[in-house]
Amino acid sequence: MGKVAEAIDQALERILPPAEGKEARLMEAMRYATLAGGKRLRPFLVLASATLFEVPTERSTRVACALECIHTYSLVHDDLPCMDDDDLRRGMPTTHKKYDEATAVLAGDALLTYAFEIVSDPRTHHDPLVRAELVHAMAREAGAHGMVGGQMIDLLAESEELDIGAVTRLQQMKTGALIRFAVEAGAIMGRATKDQRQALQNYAHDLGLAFQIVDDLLDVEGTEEEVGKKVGKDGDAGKATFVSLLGVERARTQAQMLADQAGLHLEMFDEKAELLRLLPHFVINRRH
Ligand code: GRG
Repeated sequence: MGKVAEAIDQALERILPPAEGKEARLMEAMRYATLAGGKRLRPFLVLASATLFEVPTERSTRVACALECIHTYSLVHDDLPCMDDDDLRRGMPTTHKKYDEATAVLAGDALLTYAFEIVSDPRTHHDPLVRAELVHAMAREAGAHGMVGGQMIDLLAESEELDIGAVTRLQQMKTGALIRFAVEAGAIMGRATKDQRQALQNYAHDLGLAFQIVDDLLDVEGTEEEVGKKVGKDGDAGKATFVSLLGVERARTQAQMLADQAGLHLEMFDEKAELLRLLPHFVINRRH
């Protein structure tokens, strides 16, 4: 995982070069937010799913970078005073703290649109139909019925009581949607069969939930130093989470079960799926 993260860091550095001229500050803020570290989980998933279908790495790396741009935009906007109002992200001052609110809003906007510019570029795939399918899936998962919709429900959750079904749906949108796209991207580029796509969707479903349960556990059990952001926020806001609804022990057992189950969906793939099989265990044992 470390090697992939390094390769992605280098690719992001190339794809987001410093700019000159009046807009240089915007590019600087985009680079600050994106190059500040991060586990690069979603890019890893794009590369690992593309490997199943022997998609050339130059192509999958472009989609991986685009997706990391969208993920980074979501973090920049989520940290703004009008949302989570956070000062720390990935162990560093959040983008609006380092620059200012307007610059952070614009950097997020520009990262989101840049993702579509990257994916729709012929260097991502020679076939325009494949590029159109990638753009469509990315928009669907990032938008109102995916991540942004999940964020809306999450904001409303502070004043509503959600049960486990509602929390699961919310998290499948807010966090699960980009994870779903990451895994689907390889299948689209590799022109996977219907059965292969279904298997990968099932994998992404279980992995996404396991990831979110661990995120909730880290909010309760982790330290600010480990996690690189403020902890204990969900409890303070009185938000229903997997941990508040299930308790720490059941939440941990559930994450373990989902991680085991995620790997089982990949039976139809040979040893090329090894990275995907290993990932759920990395995800549930992470400390940040
Ligand atoms: C503001 C449009 C908009 C959406 C925000 C994803 C999201 C929706 C907000 C992020 C807040 C949050 C803590 C969500 C929980 C799970 C999550 C996405 C954590 C951050 O992802 P990691 O752990 O982060 O992969 P790194 O820093 O490693 O990239």
